[in-house]
Amino acid sequence: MIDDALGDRSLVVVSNREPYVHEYVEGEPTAERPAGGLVTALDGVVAKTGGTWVAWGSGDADFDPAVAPDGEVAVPPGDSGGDPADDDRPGYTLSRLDLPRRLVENYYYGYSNQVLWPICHLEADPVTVDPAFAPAYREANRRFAERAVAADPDVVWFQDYHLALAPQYVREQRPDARLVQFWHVPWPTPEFFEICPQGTELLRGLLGNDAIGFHLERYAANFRDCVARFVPDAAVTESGTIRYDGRTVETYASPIGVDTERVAANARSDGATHYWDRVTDRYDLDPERSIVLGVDRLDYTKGVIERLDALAHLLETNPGLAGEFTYVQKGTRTREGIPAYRRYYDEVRDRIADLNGAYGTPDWTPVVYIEDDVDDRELAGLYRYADAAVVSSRRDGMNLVAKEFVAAQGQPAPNAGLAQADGLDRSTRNRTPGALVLSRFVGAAESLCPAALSVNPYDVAGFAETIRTALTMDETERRERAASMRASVREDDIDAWLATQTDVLTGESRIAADDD
Ligand code: GDG
Repeated sequence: MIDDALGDRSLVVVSNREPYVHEYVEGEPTAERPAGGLVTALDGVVAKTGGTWVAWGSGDADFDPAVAPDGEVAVPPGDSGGDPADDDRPGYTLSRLDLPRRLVENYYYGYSNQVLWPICHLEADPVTVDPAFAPAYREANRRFAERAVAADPDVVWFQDYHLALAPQYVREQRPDARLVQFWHVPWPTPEFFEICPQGTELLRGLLGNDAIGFHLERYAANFRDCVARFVPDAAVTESGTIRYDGRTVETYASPIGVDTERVAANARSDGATHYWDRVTDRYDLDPERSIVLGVDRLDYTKGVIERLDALAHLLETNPGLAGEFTYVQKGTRTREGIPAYRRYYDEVRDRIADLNGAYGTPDWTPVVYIEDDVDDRELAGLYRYADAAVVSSRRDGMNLVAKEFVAAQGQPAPNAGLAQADGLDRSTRNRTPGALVLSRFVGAAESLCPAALSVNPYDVAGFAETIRTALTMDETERRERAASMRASVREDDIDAWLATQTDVLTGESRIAADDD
């Protein structure tokens, strides 16, 4: 338990996104929990420690000064994640930063998402280096750091790529504090990282930490290679630690996972079944047809266009599959302040319209596109009732959708009352768990393949053939592959990840420095 391990040391979590959506009720700010597995898990951790969470006040939403006040909000224990019966948790303080619009545009939509995000995902084309971006990134990181220092922390836990400079800024003021960062996206090779004009500055910023975590050892190794190449006064030791500025910095690999019980419970919930019923009615889905599912933030790294191309190729080369399945794409709009993302939405819509126009028939629409907001239970309904899922990221740090699909599958048949109410025989659906088609370029492939069917999303013919394999796989093979994937998702679940983070945050895992 992190609270026991920390003792009386105070924990401060710093992330770009806040864990709560806030509303004003009679002039008073109230906390309301948004959907999302990771924030829920972190929220539970901070609630146990009674610490502070520093975050930008308006998250990923379009900036709205009216709902983005600056300052502290007390998050009472009752609003926090974890077991509601656990009533001795102290709750925590949410310290919200109201960043000016100009800063948000240049730091968040600019440097974070048009420089760092594409570079970490090995995408050179979308990299846009506007001269205003880097100064804004420095300023925003300073503001996050100042807030963290103001909370008088013993331990600071930074999340992700928006905050590469903040650790150094905190270190300058609190040389005694333990600083740890988890990097949720891949880390590129030195050859690719070199594109970044501020590369060395970013590395020095991150080396302000005592430990830096990645999903995979491969990403950690790339990070160390970048340090060795671009920070001349740092030394990477044979044991994988880094000597820098008179300190030892650890790098570690820790694959993030999902709360398998929570996802499975959501999948079994009435909310999941009712939502699936609504989707079935609204899109006139035939229960005899297989359902293939995609769930993505609409981000070019997720490979949605490549997937639609593969589906078109599949239908072109396998006319016998026409009418045999429906592909359901759930798309969530994201980063709408960036023109490349707006163009991506249009491209996805156009491709879907083209595909349906080319291959659809009066009684069959090959692709159903859902852009509505759905909560976690509704999403679990899509996972549960799909016969196969496709995750085809061009690059992805881990990819939680793949793991959530595995955790939601193989539920008992839904209750017979519902099936009888509208004449659909759902009892025949999902008695066997579904197949997963998974890009080899996502972190999750390391543990889920070969039980998941591995694809190269750039290889349109191979990708199409793999979707065909998933659609035609016999029951025994589906069961065997699903059992293997489920075991792996359970082993690397969110609790395992949090246990590793707890060890690192408290210094338990510290690697003996070999000071060579
Ligand atoms: C970054 C890294 C890494 C999606 N649509 C809806 C919805 N979601 C939820 C999913 C899942 C999450 O969003 C997406 O997580 P991913 O891991 O797939 O991708 P990123 O957002 O890019 O996350 C990634 C992750 O950080 C954690 O370290 O795995 O590689 O890029 O949880 O369920 N949730 C709801 N409605 C939706 O329509 N409720």
